[in-house]
Formats: sequence, C-alpha cells, structure tokens
Amino acid sequence: MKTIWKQSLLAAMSLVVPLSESLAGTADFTVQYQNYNAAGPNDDIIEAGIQLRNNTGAAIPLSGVVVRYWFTKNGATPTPACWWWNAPDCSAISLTSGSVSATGADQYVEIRFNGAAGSLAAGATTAPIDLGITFGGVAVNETDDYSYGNQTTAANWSRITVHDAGSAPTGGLRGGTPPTGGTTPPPSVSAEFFDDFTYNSTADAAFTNLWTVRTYAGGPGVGGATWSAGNVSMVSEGSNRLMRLQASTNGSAAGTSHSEVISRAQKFKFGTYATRIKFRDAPLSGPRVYGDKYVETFFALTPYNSASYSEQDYEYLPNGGWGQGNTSTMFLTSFDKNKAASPERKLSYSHDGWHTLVLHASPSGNIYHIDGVELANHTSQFAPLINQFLDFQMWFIELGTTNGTPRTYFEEVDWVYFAKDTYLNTNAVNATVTSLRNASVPRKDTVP
Ligand SMILES: [Ca+2]
Ligand SMILES: [Ca+2]
Ligand SMILES: [Ca+2]
Repeated sequence: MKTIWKQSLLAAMSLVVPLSESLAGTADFTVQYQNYNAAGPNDDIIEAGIQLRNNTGAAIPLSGVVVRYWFTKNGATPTPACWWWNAPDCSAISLTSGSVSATGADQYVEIRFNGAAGSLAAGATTAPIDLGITFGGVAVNETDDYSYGNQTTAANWSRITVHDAGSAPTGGLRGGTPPTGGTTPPPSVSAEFFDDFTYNSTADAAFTNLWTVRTYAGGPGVGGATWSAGNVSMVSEGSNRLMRLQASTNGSAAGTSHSEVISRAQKFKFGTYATRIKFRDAPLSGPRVYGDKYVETFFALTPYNSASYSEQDYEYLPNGGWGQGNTSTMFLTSFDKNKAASPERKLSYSHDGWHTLVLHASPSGNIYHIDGVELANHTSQFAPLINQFLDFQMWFIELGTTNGTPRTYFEEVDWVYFAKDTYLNTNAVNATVTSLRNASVPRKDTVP
C-alpha cells in the first residue's frame, strides 16, 4: 500500500509523530450517508447507505482504509452484512465488529476492502455501500447511536469515519469525527514475548539466553554455503539498537555465507507474531548483482522433521527469483503438516525500508499483515498444530556466478513481539511496544 504522504506535513511532523500513526491527512475522505431504514428507528435493522469521497489529489487504494459505523447495541447481538454494492460488489468488502466505550457507541462495524475494490480516484466518490446490521429479531433504539441520522438522501456526514486499515478504533483518522468520551479497552494480553534487540553484541548473555545464531551447514539455499555467526551483529540507528543479518557471496558456493537467528524456545503457537524490520534492496557493500537471488525473512516454524510441521513465512526477494525474474517480490506462505504450501500469494514490488509485519496464527488459520493491511489469509489447514520457533534468515537461492566481486546483502530488525492467544492489530502492537519502551523494558518473556 502506498500512503498518500503530504510532503509539507511530513517534514513538520516527522519529529513528533510516532511511527505507528498515520501521516496522511485526517480530512482525506468525506463520508456521505443516507438512512435506508429511516422509517424504523426502533426495529431490529440498521441500514445505512455509505459513500466515500476522496478529497486528495491522488488515487487512494481502498484496501488501505476502513470505514467505521458507531452505535449502541442496547444489549442485542449485531450481525453486519454488505447488502449491496455495485462498484465492484460486496465480494470486495468484509465486515467486522468491535467494542468501544464512547458516547453513543459501545460497538462499531468496520467495513474493509480487499484488492478487488481498487483505488478511488482523486476527487471521486464511491457508489453507495448498503451496510445492513441486524439484531436477530430484537428491536433496538437507533436514535441513541453516534452514527445515526434520519436523512433519506445522501448528505455529508462526519459521524461515520474513515481510518487507516489496521488502526485502533478511533486512530489513524482519514475522515470524519469519531465518538469520544470513553476509552477503547485494549485487548488483554496474558503472556507475551518482546525483544528490542538493545544488546551490545551477539555475545551478550541476555541475547544468547533467548536466541541461537546458526553455524551448522545445510539447507535451505546454495549448497556448500556456510552459516556464519559473524553475519549477525548489533548496530545503532540513532539511539535505537537493531539486529542486523547479512549474507555474502563472491559468486561461488565456497565464497557464500548465510545467516540465521532462531529463538531458543519452541513455545509460540496461536497469537500475534510481529516484528519491525528493515528490508534492504541495496547491498551493504559491493555491487547489486541481479543474478544473486536471495531471501530476507521473518517466519515461525516447528522442527523440520516434525510430524506436526507448520511454517508461516514472510519471504522478501529483493532481486526476484522463484520465477519472478529480477522483480522485487514478497511471498507470504504457510505450510501444513505435510509441507504442502498455501496458494501462492506474492506482492510484486519493492519492500525496501521499514515495515511492521503482524501475523495472526489461530486455529482458523493464518492472517498476514504488512503495515496494518491484511495481505494474505490462509485456512485452518495451515494453522499451527504444535509450538513453533521465531526465526530470521538471510540466504541465497542462487548466485550470480559470473561476477566475482564480493558483495554483502542485509536486513535489520528493530524488535520482535509475540502475544499468546491474543490478536492485536498493528496499531495495538505498536502501542504495546511503545508502552514497553516507556517502561524501560528492553526485553520480556512471560510466555510459558
Ligand atoms: Ca432501524
Ligand atoms: Ca442503539
Ligand atoms: Ca530496537
């Protein structure tokens, strides 16, 4: 997803806005609303016609934003549905519900868009989305709902709001005014793992207590390559510390080294897996040789020979590979117990730079997010069956063998986080990391 940056604001805000917050405009969108059920404010149906207008000068991918409708459920159980949309249709929309504590709202329904919804052109307005919320035959009061209005033709309406995808309920504002007067209950995390990689070096006992740097030979990747402990280091970026993984080659297998950092503990199964990671397209040193097909990764997996195998991968190939030519490609892949791969999901564009990866692994499957946007959803066939390791790797699929100049590629990791049996969105993960840092917690492990 490309965020629509406001360059003038970016310079002014970059010193004060946490990375997790949207730097896009809070008035990028105007919502237009009409009440399709205005005649029934006390029945068991809410039916809203919702349109989004793009106020900016650039097209905005709808998959990068969500719409929230705020209401009180009056003790009933709401069920949201997209009843009608003609651009393209309801299959491009999914709906979720969430709880809040605010004036006029104890619930919201979130409209999400997938890639089929496309982009909304500068100045354009979507066709009306017919949002239905039913209450199982229980009559509820709509007039106490924050987003309620009784107009029967479309009019600008600030009480239905637009936010960055993945944002906290009232966060990441892109249009409208969310309700106030209460706080959003954060999901309560019973057990968590966090490492800010604040170490002096990989020799620190605190590091080696949690992580193993691989030195044994073998797959994946180029046969004959070594896995070098020297390819993992701790570096500074301002006052922040990062873990750096490198992979080097001179075009020959004997001159090739990989790197891997894997958690000592195999205890991560269902929950939120997250990391802030800097993928790099350019080498740390030497030439960028497109014949070098290499992988920058974050993933979770069981021992390879387990009968209850599972693996969930973020695999970024800056120089392409695996049939992608030289095109920078991110693969999001899960493997089941028979090592069968999930349907191919690839993102054919550069991921150079910082990204926040959030994976939800649950009994119903694995959902992959990058920077708050859901980008892959693999079914229960691929859910973990047993506890897994956390893992970072850099390795070559194949080499540019005609170039003998030594070169080194790299990725850097700011932090890694896991919440057991709890599913935090990207903003909630970022808020959790911020609060751990504010409490001067460089690492934490309460996962049993
Ligand atoms: Ca109604
Ligand atoms: Ca109500
Ligand atoms: Ca860090």
